[in-house]
Amino acid sequence: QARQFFVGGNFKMNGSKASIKTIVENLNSADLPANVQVVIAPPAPYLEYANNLVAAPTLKVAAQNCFDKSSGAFTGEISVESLKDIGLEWVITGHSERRTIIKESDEFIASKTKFAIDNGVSVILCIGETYEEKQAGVTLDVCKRQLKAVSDILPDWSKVVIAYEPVWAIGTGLAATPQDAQDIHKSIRDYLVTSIGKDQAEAVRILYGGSVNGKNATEFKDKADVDGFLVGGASLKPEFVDIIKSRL
Ligand code: G2H
Repeated sequence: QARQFFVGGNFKMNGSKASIKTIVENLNSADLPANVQVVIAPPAPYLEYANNLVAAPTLKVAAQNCFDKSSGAFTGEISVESLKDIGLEWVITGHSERRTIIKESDEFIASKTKFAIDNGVSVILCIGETYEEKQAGVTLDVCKRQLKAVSDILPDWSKVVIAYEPVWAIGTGLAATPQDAQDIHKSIRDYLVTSIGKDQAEAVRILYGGSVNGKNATEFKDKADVDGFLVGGASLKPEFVDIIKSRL
């Protein structure tokens, strides 16, 4: 069956009210294709501001992180309830920067993924191997381990979008080749058949992330298991629109 093309924009810890206003207004006026789902993730302090600026019908706003409990003494954490309260429907979990820099474990990421889904917020779940893991030939093992932590506790993946982001390709300008992305995405989907079943595995979107830009995005066009992109640096620039339109 056809999986809807999905493009996420992860602003990471970048931007200001002024720059976010420019980006959202650019997207609002860009005549975005009706059949592409677009989700942008500004930093937490700007989430409501960005969401209030959104006018394009296919454009939604995501948080870059959340916690696995709804409220309480958890200083600095982001509540899924608060995200819903300001009108958000999406959150990113497991970004490699949170896995490697903030040292979030597979289990914690799985727990917050489940918590968001159970509370009605859709998740962009990021997975992917480091350069050392790639060199050691354990790419698929790492992806399976990160996915298994989630599938062990989450049976329903209908509100999950997976983003495969090899850490060596993130922000380096060195994107995976379209064929390499296709091969690993296919392997990930084959693995998911065994863990969440054939129907869910075929329905789940698997995005590629890591140095996607306005130029290389079109090269992934004919890759059957690349269902979209999670874009960092280029999502802050006008070329983000070219990525959104790369399947036209
Ligand atoms: C990967 C990606 C967005 P960039 O982290 O999540 O960032 O496109 O800058 O490599």
